[in-house]
Amino acid sequence: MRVRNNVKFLSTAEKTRFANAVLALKTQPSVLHPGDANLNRYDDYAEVHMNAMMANPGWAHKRPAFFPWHRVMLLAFENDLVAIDPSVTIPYWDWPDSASNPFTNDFLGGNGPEIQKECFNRWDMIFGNSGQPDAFDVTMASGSRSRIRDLGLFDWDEKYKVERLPVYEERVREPDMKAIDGHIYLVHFRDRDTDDNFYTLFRVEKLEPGKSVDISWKIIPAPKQR
Ligand SMILES: [Cu+2]
Repeated sequence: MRVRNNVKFLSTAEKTRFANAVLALKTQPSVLHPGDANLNRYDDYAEVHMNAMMANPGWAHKRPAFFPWHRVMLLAFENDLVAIDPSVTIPYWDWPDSASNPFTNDFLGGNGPEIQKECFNRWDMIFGNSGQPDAFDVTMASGSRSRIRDLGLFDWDEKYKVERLPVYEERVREPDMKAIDGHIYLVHFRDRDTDDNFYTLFRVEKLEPGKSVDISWKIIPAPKQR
């Protein structure tokens, strides 16, 4: 029988075994994207979770499916860890108890400013993860209210019009945007959780369809109301 322990009662050896099993999962090939060397089995879980969360409506969160859906998700994840190390289970985090904290330096890592810098770049964008090939997505997490617009085919030194692009008030998944060589795009980045709110411009410098995209980009002042 598997026992899931409170994270505050894990021994150093148990923490190490859990971390090693997760790291081992990150070396296993992706099942969702067989043959893709850039993705691993751990990424599969991140992708499944993100898709469930970002679906419109996001039925896996704030809805009746929340508990059963996450139980199944965690069991599948745990089964993969157990296959690597049968002594490992997913510990639980007794959230109201400050002594029960998985985000410590001797376990999953702290949450200080240095870590936040590494995990969140203030501006993120996904490429190649949507229904249509070679598309950008600017909706990242539940706090995202970002918008994106294709301004057309321009060089940086040409004249193009940058107008205001109001962000969403509510949680809406911004439709994906096709990447086209030489086009300049306007992004109004807004994250309600971090309170970031700014405009960026980026240009598709080189698109290799189905493979990769090179962009150049800059943060710009918010366009004036006209
Ligand atoms: Cu979730």
